[in-house]
Amino acid sequence: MEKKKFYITTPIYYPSDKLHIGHTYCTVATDTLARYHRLLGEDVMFLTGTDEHGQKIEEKAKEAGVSPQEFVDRIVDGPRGVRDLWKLMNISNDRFIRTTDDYHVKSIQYIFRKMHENGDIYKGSYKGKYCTPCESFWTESQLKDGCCPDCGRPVKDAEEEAYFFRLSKYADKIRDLLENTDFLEPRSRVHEMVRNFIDPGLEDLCVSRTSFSWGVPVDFDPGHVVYVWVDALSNYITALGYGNDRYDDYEQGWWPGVNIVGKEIVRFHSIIWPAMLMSLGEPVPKKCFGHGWLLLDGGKMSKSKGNVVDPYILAEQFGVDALRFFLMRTFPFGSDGNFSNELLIQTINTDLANDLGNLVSRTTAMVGKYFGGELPAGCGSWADPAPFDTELKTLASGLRDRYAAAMDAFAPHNALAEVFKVIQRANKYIDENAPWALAKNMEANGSRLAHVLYNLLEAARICGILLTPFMPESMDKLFAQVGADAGCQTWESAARWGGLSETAAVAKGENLFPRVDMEKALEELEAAVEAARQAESGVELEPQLTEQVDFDTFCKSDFRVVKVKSCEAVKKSEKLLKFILNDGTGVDRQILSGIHKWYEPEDLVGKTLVAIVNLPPRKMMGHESNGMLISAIHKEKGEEVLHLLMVDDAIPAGAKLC
Ligand code: ME8
Repeated sequence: MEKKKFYITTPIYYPSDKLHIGHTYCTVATDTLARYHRLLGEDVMFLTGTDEHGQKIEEKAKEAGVSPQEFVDRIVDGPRGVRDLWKLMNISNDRFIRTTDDYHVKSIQYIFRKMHENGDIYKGSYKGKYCTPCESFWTESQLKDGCCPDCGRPVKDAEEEAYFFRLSKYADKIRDLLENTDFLEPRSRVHEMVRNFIDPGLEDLCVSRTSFSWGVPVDFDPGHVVYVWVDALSNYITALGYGNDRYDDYEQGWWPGVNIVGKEIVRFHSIIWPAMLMSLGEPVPKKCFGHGWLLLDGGKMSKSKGNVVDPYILAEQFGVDALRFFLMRTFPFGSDGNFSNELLIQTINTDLANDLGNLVSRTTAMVGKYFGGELPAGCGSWADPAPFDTELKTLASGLRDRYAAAMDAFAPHNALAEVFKVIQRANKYIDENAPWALAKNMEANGSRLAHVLYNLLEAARICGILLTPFMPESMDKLFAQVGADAGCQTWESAARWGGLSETAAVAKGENLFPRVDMEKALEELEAAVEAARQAESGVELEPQLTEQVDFDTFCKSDFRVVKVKSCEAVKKSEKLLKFILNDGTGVDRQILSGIHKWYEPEDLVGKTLVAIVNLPPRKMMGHESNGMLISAIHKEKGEEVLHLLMVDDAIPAGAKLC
């Protein structure tokens, strides 16, 4: 029998900057759903990619002094770029589309032409409010406090000859789709779309631009490029071969699919995208799910706000699976959530180290200690089950269906909550049975002990199967430890208590999820973030000297706090500044310093600095210098940068540094 086809997509990302934890959240969620459907035995196609055209990219490339293509290539394919990130995060996409791929460009021209030929695209002139960062035109009524309703930045008046898509023609059909089907979820998003966009009346949409050139050219009207959203949204079908001969999956019945998107782009996906498909005579997506945002300090992450969280750093410090798990466990998928490092560490410690990790390590250790790593045949059954045996078995055997109901409702956080109820029940079962007490009299209680341990292994195996979409690598390790072979890692066996061989080889392996020391981890994170910031800004630091200086020699240097009484440039010198300083002795001290490149003399008067005062006097350009001002120096993008050491003005002149 042919397997059921399941096609799922993430949004395609703007490679205008490196991706952050918010993007990772969306892709991990989609990957988890894709893996879940593979576990169900379906034939899955999972698409992700990058959305590379538009004015913003054109401008960024110009700033960086490279061509737009070079600019996007670097972020997509370069080190620590988009592809590297998905590889690191164990994202199992089957296809990766770039909107600059030739086959996609060809399809976009075909799609635009087709909608033009059927009369749904016509030429007009556009007057409106344009938000450059979002590449969106808005009507006056859609603006929020006169600014872009999406990003809150100022908009500008814009007018250009342009093509329009007859979005208004599809208003009734879109309303019907939104209100009378379960196409868009969560349901709250339906009300939002209808109230904000359909009720006020859908206007035709401007779908070409002449003000920039980094886009797909309209082939029958050079000078126009296709509006970036028409280009981007179509990726979901061009990646299947619609309008091109690169793939033939569209004809093979992979469409319609499921589009997972962030809440701010639900408008594009639930109104414009279905209308485009209706115009093309193609089926609308099976589902559009609008997830919430990960917030930092209550606001959306963005590079321009400087509050982005780097997924590389988190994955490297805590492990990919722990990060994947945290994202799915903590934030209800349809709502916003507040990200914090503390929350991440708490989740790892509570759920992974304490609950799941302990269940597996305690159980496998006891099988090793009391039975040499292999339980006796027959241990799976027990003639007179205790009430807690039945409770654990019932809870674990019914888990798969409760989990499936949550996953099918796009609520992975609820699916995980169900799994953890079983894990917590199993841990309680250990305490109820006190295996260490049973082990004291193996002759009398050995078979009961074996049965208890078998039940625990079974609970861990079932939970392991259902956690696989969330933490694929760690669950492979779990299966190896509890002795679950491929036959008892399947979806079918997740609902079958007793699937594990009674005499499986059990081995206590490495700790699946080590406990994290909160304080130490936070400090390490801070250092890693700072190192990454420096690497990105091109800061180079001098290597530290390893040659030691003895303490007495060091103590001979006399460092003092000094106040700048006057400062002037030395004539005929580009570098030198002449300082008259109060060093606390009552006699002015003159020091010359080659720092004019970084400081203007008038900016330094009154400042409190540090100088070494017992260097032998030196003549510079005819002036005597009695000491040296202390500065910090580093390189940035190959250029030397100097900062005079300035200290608290409350410190009196002459104070000695020690
Ligand atoms: O929107 N929390 O690309 P994009 C959760 N190219 N999700 C977040 C997030 C956060 N803090 N920040 C971003 C685009 N996202 C278009 C898509 S699809 C045809 C074209 C999500 O790189 C955001 O909600 O700006 C969106 O779904 C995705 O990352 C891509 O954002």
